Amino acid sequence: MEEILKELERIEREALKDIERAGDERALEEVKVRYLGRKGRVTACLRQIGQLPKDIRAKVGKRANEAKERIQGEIFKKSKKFSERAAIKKERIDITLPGRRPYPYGTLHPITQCLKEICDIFLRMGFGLVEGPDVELDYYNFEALNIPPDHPARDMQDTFYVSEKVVLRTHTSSIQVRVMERLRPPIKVISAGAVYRCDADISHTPMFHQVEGLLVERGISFAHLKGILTFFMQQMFGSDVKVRFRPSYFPFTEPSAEMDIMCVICKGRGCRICGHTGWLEILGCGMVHPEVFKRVNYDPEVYTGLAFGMGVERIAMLKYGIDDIRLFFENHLRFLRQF
Ligand code: 2NL
Repeated sequence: MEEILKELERIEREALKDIERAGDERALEEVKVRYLGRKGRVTACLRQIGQLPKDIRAKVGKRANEAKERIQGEIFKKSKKFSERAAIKKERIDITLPGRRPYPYGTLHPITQCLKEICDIFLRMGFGLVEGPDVELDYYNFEALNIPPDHPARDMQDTFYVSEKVVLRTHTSSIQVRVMERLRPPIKVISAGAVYRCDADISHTPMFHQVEGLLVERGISFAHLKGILTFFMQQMFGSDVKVRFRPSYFPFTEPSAEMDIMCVICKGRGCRICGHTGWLEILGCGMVHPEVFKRVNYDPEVYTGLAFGMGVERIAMLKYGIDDIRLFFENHLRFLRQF
């Protein structure tokens, strides 16, 4: 009995030393086979136990199993160490690399830049800038602008209603009505801000921006309107820009017109952006309708006025050659940083 216990002792000691020495997963596997395999040294000992005298069988058996478990445990620990080391090696990071710096510059949103640029041109021409409430009375948004109750613009599908008599303004004209209600002519203002329409696709977002102009005084004519807007387009798109006016219709102006500029992308030759016409629709305008003057107690026999309105996003898209309005509101920094 002494003999076999000593042998087990020796096997265990040598096995632990071999495990210690194993340099990789393969060497460790060899150690496992040598001790615990079918022809391994521990297995051989376990096989002998059956032939031992009954009185020592239990004690030797217990010792042999202890040795087996100890060796198995050490092999398992070492194997885990190898796989952990392999994993670490695979995803090694260079801790000496400098960190990524946050982008250090804040800039104005391209729409804000464009809106300011538009306003600045009119401010230089002597217009005053006015603002007003985004949540507006139906009266200022529609009624006072000669838009009748059954007009399609009043449809729930186009207008966000807050209540029966309150809407989110669908244009900034409502601001100008408030100005006329408060002040007597001469009036020379632009209104700028966000407007809201229930619409969303490649060229419409539920919120967008407008700049509108209003000039009221004795003797204001359509010639003044054409002169002011032509000068504006030359400032905005370059002095070589060509413009044209086409008849149009708005309930709040008479006569009304649509202004086009020569396509800034193809210089009038025809391209995808201008639908191969060489021209781009850029704004709507006209002479203030007498009905609108009556609502604010201006005498249409004494005063005439010119008015116009433009979408800031549309101007920005044409100026920068952007074909999807939604890019302005997705807030991807890689897009916004280009302006
Ligand atoms: C467009 C057309 C327009 C006006 C806006 C206006 C304001 C008052 C009285 C009369 Cl208070 N007119 N504004 C006039 C004509 C056109 O906008 O297409 N805007 C994006």
